[in-house]
Amino acid sequence: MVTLEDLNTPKKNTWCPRCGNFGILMAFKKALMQLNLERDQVVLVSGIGCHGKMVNYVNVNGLHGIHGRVLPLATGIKLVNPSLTVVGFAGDADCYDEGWGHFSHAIRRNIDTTLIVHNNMVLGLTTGQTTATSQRGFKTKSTPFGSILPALNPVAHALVSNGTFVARGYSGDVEHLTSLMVEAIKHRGFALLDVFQPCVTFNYLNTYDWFHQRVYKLEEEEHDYTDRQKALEKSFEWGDRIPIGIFCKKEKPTYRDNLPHVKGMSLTKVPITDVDITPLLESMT
Ligand SMILES: Cc1ncc(C[n+]2csc(CCOP(=O)(O)OP(=O)(O)O)c2C)c(N)n1
Ligand code: SF4
Ligand SMILES: [Mg+2]
Repeated sequence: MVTLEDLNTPKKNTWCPRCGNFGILMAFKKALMQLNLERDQVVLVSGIGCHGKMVNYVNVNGLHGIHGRVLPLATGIKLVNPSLTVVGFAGDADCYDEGWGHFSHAIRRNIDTTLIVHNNMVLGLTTGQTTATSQRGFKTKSTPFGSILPALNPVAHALVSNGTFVARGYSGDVEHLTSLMVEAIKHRGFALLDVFQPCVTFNYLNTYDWFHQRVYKLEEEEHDYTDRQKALEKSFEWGDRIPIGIFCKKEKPTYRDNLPHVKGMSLTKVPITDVDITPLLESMT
């Protein structure tokens, strides 16, 4: 069984002290231990940003991709290696700004992968600019007079895109976040886990105190996660009370289930050395 020591890496951690990313890192390692997954069964993909260093700090297979492209990379890896557990770590700018086009389609395809978004509502690595999830009025280097746009609601978008697992966590509650990660990874299909992650250096608004005063757990209010309509209603709750937990969970056929000729087959094991594509190319000329 994998231990915490097995999952540690010798890389020097360069996150700011108290960064919300530490909670996500710890929760993820605990989730891997609880799931009893072997290290070689797991592949992580990350984008560019402070969150992207996740692949450096967990001792499993990892691909540090490019900004905005976590989902295409995770999709490709899972399609050719269906036996692997594929987890993507994206930033809010990474996924909800530059990579936004991939988001709805990944949900629609229902490829059996997990996406964990470090939603700090700011561009961290580039030293503090407004993102799609920044609050209206948020003042940063890119919006010195305050953002004039309403914040995008990723949970609501995932729900209306027919997401089969839609959840939100908070990195200040590692135990709860661990349980959400376990459920997300176990889910057969695409799982979105949006995580409130305080950026203690550049987000002066959405701080640990701010979240502590507001977040509450859906399961404590007997939310029925099979009721998508109710989940959508809950996803718009924002203000004095903000819900975390599983909004919606439903089994549906995955992308591969719709491709019976490759179902269960690892495309990496299909011999291709004898394949002659000349006739195919000639048919196109
Ligand atoms: C294709 C591309 N576009 C833009 C950038 C510049 N860039 C680097 S990190 C970053 C955003 C980081 O913000 P976020 O995704 O929210 O991650 P965080 O640092 O907050 O974890 C950007 C725009 C880049 N490296 N590559
Ligand atoms: S800039 Fe923000 S997100 Fe990046 S490491 Fe520092 S606290 Fe964390
Ligand atoms: Mg960010």
